[in-house]
Amino acid sequence: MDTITAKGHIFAMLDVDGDGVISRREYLARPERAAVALGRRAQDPLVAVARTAHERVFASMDANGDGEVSFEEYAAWAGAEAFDEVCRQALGSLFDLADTDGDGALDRAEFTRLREALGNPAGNAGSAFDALDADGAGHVDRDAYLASIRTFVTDGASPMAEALHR
Ligand SMILES: [Ca+2]
Ligand SMILES: [Ca+2]
Ligand SMILES: [Ca+2]
Repeated sequence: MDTITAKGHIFAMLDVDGDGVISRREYLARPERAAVALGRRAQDPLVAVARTAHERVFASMDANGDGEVSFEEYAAWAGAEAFDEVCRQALGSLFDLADTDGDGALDRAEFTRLREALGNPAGNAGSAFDALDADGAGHVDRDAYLASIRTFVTDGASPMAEALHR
């Protein structure tokens, strides 16, 4: 998979209603939906962190500030720099919502709930988990999770990240 294909996959996942743009409302619904699906209360401090992180990502993506992100805008923006500046915090905040015991790692059940919460197909959660749990210890740690997504966005070629997003 090349990077433009990888970006297309992510864009399609974020364009929940499929109208060809990621609206601000659509994007900011993501942490709210994840919080509900992961059993977090609206006033949970981790939910506030996730909201703020997603607002920063949206402002960064929406280059012309019209409240919508087109694929052209997204494709020009996405990459290593955007990941390190804003995406890492947003993705990490969602990881933390799923990490119910707060140990910095997701076990299989936590990982599966996170994927479902984010609208990834549940059917391949098992293979994605196995790809990320390289040493078979039964957990995926935060850095490994974020590194796999970064590789997917920047190279489009990480087998474990492809499993994560397919
Ligand atoms: Ca949309
Ligand atoms: Ca825009
Ligand atoms: Ca955990």
